[in-house]
Amino acid sequence: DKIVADKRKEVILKKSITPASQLEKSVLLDRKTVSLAKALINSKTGIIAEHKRRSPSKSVINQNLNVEDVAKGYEKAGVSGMSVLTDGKYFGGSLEDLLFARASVKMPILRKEFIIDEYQLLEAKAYGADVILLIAAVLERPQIKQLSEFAKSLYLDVLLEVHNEEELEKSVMPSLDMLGVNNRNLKTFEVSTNISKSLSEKIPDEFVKVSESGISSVETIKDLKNYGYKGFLIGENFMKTDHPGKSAAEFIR
Ligand code: IGP
Repeated sequence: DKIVADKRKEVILKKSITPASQLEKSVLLDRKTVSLAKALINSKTGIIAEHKRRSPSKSVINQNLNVEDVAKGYEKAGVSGMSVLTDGKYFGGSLEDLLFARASVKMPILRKEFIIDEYQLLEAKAYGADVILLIAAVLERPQIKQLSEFAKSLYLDVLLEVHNEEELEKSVMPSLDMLGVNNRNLKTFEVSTNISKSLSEKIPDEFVKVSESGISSVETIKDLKNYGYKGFLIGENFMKTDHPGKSAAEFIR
């Protein structure tokens, strides 16, 4: 809740400095995006590898790496896509990270952010993202509809994240591409892939299923595949090593 309150302030300030009309001039706005949903459907491994310097639950994960090297390492490993945290205050990320990742790789890139305003979707596209995340825990259904439809108008894929049945039921709509189950409870920081397993049968078949957070073994991925999951979002397990790309490659071998 604190994060979202801070984010609202941030967006108001940013709009006053760089109006949406300015973002619309970005040369990256006309770009053809690449679909993560399609990449996951066609992939054997389905790994979405994240760039994450720190987090509220773990504080520092890795501050010594260069986002371009991380992005190239992940792509070389053969992951299906990459996620880039752009929140500065809590995760140590930035839109520059997104831009440098975009300049380094061709694979689909997710802007990992607390999205509450259409302005952030324009930013996502203007800085090179192909995919955006919407978090059901901080949005009402009408906002989810408005934001996801605006994202689709920009040819961005939409990943909607839930943590329980209630959030899932309020969120299902045709403007979403992927449904992500966050194994981490954002209030208690507790992690369990059981939540992915129990929610899997409630996710309608037309959505690509993604399991997020706390995944640290190939066995877990194999297990989750049996529940219909096609995407696996992994951050810390790769980022805590000196060579995230090499760690990802070991998962894919
Ligand atoms: C990655 P992990 O446990 O592998 O580092 O988790 C990703 O799922 C996590 O960073 C995440 C997240 C979020 C971060 C999932 N949903 C929402 C910020 C906001």
